[in-house]
Amino acid sequence: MPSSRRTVTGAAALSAAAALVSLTPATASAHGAVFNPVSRVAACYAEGPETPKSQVCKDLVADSGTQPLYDWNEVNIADAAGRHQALIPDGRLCSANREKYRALDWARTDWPATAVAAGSFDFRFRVTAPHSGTMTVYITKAGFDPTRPLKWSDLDPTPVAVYATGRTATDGYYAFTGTLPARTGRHVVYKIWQRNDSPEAFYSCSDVTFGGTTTGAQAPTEAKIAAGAELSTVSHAGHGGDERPPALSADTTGAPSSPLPTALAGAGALAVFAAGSLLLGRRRGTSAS
Ligand SMILES: [Cu+2]
Repeated sequence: MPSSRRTVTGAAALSAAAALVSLTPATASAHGAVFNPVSRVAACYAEGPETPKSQVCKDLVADSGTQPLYDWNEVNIADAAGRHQALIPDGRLCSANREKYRALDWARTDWPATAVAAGSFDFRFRVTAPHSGTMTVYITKAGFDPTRPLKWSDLDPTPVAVYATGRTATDGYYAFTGTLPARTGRHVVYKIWQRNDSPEAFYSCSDVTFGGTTTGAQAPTEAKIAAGAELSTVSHAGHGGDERPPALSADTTGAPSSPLPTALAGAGALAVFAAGSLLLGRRRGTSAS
């Protein structure tokens, strides 16, 4: 009964994979993104990876495919350890020097932009995996030219917000207030989120316009986030992309460390094995028929 045996093996692998996937908590996806003012990658994801509406998001998908958008909550450097300027060259700030996200570096004036004004601003960061660390938000200096690639020296050294991130987040958001300086026209808000429980850091560019109107800039809805989660490569037990996962460092704050990382690493390996068995089963089935 070779064929029924194949079926049994396949079914066993499937259920094993399903069981392992269900071990992974829904919140084990990677990191998050700035939703107010909405970041470039989040704005294009909100338009829809398969049906981008703005020209710049259409061009992004044409250049880089849809995966960068499904992975809207990534844009990381696994071993940054605070060396942001050493690791990210001028002109690559928005992509964090990640080839996968290169389109985010385009110096264009048609990125969806959020209308802002000088003064108090309520930042919102949709966090899909809270991490202990510090979020530092910068804005470009007066006179910044948005048609030229963003350089480190374009950023005003005084942050517009600094926020200590916790290991939990209320309703999936970090919310904090900053102060925007007086500016005119288009500017870029640059966020660096450095974890302090691992060397990993996350980066983003959000386009804002002073004295303008919000142009097409919308954050993804929760329904949209849920709808695309399956196609994300950073959703489960890892940080995806072409970066190695961050070191799961020992907890230095004295709180009991979670056994979860080890369990997830094991589950990940087993899930890969199970998927491989499934594939093999399918191949055998195909060649036998
Ligand atoms: Cu993460």
